[in-house]
Amino acid sequence: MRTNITQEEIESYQDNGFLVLRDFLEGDELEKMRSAVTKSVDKMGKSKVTTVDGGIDKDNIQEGEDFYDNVFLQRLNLWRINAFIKDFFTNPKLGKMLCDLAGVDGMRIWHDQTLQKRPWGNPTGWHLDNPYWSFYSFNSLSIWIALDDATIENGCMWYLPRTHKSAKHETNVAISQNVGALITSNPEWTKLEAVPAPMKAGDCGIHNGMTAHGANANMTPGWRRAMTCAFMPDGEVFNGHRNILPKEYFETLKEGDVLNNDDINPLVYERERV
Ligand SMILES: O=C(O)CCC(=O)C(=O)O
Ligand SMILES: [Fe+2]
Repeated sequence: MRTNITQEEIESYQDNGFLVLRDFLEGDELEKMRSAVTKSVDKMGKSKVTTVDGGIDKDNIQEGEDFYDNVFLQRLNLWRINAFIKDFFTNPKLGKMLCDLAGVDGMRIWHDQTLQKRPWGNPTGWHLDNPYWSFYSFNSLSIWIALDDATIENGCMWYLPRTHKSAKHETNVAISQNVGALITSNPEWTKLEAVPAPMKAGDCGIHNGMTAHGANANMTPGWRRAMTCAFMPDGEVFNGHRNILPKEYFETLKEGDVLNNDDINPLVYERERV
């Protein structure tokens, strides 16, 4: 993976709240990532998420029938059942790049997820990510790797530049049929111009967990597949929401506890303290 970024790219990420990196995957990484994702999705069947011990959560399934199911096929925490994906997202080179972008001293995996828009799949309504998670931060981020060319036609990502600077955790919305609900609840963003981010397979986008983003419907007969991973700065604290935390772990937590369990949220990179 190509993790050498320039000071200009760091500044652009911090100013806009997102950054696109061309040719992020190198050599045979695209083929390997596609194959790792396909194998993991096949293994999981209809189950949406893996368990801490590397099994499959049979109580959390996606049937593919309602509106949300047709926004994307969604499978989470593949790193627990696939060594290539685990090695990829826990690579310290990646961790360091993400720390440099976010301006923090350490990063942990929050969760990975493959998001695959089916042929003719529904749009992804505008939303923020971090308010869904079990910690509130202005420095979390996600990497979104295109496994197929992502185009205007098949539902590439769109970002609303600089919204991470004024976004509030309280005014987020669920991803629903109402594509613009986030803008209705943040009327100060009404006049902003969204930026589409078409990508070649192997390119990636990185966005702050407080940057507004969404995607159009897939108007093509082909799939638009992505592999993504969300990262939590080291030292963040529990906000009371379970989100994807395993039930047993969730029940041990109280608000304000540091989320530093290495089995659940592996530490990817930590700057040396001097
Ligand atoms: O793939 C999509 O359509 C949406 C992706 C997204 O919301 C994310 O990666 O946070
Ligand atoms: Fe998102």
